[in-house]
Amino acid sequence: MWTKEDLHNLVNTRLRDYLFLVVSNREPYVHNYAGDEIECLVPASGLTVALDPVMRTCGGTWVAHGSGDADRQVVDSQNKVRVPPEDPRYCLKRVWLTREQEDGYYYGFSNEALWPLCHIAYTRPVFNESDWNTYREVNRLFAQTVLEEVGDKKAFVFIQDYHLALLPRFIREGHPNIISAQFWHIPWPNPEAFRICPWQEDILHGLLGNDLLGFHIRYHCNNFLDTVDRALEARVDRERYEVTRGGKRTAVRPFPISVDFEELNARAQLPEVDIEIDRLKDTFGLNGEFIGLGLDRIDYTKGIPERLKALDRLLERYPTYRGRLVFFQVGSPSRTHIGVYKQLNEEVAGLVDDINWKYGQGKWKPIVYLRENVSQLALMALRRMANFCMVTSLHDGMNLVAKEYVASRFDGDGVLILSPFAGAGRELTDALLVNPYAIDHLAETMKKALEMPSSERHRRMRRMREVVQENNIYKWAADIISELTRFEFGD
Ligand code: GDG
Repeated sequence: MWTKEDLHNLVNTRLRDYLFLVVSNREPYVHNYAGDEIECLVPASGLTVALDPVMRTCGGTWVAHGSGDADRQVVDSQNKVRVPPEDPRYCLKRVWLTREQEDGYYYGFSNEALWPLCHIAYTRPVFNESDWNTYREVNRLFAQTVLEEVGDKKAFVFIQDYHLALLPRFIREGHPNIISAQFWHIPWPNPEAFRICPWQEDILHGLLGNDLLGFHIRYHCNNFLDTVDRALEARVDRERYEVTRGGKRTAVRPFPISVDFEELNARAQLPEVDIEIDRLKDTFGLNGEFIGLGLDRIDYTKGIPERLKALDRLLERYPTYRGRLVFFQVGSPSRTHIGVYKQLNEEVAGLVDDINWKYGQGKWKPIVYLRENVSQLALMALRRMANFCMVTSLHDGMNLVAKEYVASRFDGDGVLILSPFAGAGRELTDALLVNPYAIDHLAETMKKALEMPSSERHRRMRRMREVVQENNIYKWAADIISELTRFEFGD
């Protein structure tokens, strides 16, 4: 079992002579003004949640876009600030973008083109040439920042996600000896889906500037190799999972991301969580009802309307649950400048309204919708309270919410309803796996979760906890670092 200490030792022995840099779009800590004060927030993002414990252990520098309105106030002359604020362990170096750059690179090409291209959720990608040009410009800007930071030292650079597909090539052009790995946090679709991107060759060429490229599951690795095979002149070795192009090799590997199991398990048992549970019960007038939980960024890939429609179907078919079940939907707003996200927000709010109106009796309403970035403490309390948690992604790289629920259930109770279209569905086979497009089936699965005997709930949860405990975030990081350092040692 990998622990924090093991990872620390691995980093100290293997990366000793190297700078270690993480590069991502989203920063792990955002400084915002709250009146005259400056507050530091942790954004709702799977990527930063997963990497922060790794960086706390490894030290090093994290390069990211400074997006908070008070971010410039707290950095030094090199745009750096030590984080986490309460116990500084590593350095956050901020990259500044203009509004236009953020619009074209982040909202435009990353989230209106690449995100829908890689998620098969039937939202059509928008390919806009000026967004693409801005995406290239911003990837260059990140590359300059990395190259300045590295200078002539030896460095491992660990790049995150689809916002920075061109970065590894730019880095390699500027400093051929940097060893780089990239982790693609979202699915990689099949070549038929990917080929509609007018710049597919540039993106693949960019990504093949890495020594190592990681996906959550083998299926995404296979899709990537197939895409390269169809689109580029390159040698694809399917036995060794490698691509060679221009004499340079890129290894392609699955690394299923995870959570800090021990930390969540310990935090779940803190007395303040019990106090928070009481506070929530009080605030929402709960009185022994069954509790269901959904917790997502509001994104069309997460299957939020499908889940609410299934709840509607459940209450319609089984009136016995009226008055006896409260479903908490936590939805942190995300990418709200984009049209399809605006529509989704309206659709979700509309469904909540309709369902609450249809079934509400006296003080009881079936859905509590918290459309906000909820505190870690409240999230933990909700996970502890929930008889079942629903992860109904239409398509998802991994989905950390599923693993967080499992890691928080130290009591061994609770049922996870999970989509097979999330990467987590491959590992957590003791969840109730259900196709979220099949609303009736989803409703029946909710009933099954509510009526599952305690012995079965505990048996399933125990097995899922073993899986998450063993395949924790430190193993994910250690596997990538071990693989990455092979490029130096040549094993
Ligand atoms: C991408 C991939 C992959 C949610 N609401 C609040 C809040 N959250 C936290 C959750 C969880 C994280 O945000 C969401 O992580 P997911 O993994 O579910 O999804 P994405 O953000 O889409 O992440 C995904 C991930 O990258 C990692 O590789 O698993 O497939 O899409 O940690 O708990 N946190 C707070 N308040 C909220 O209201 N504090």
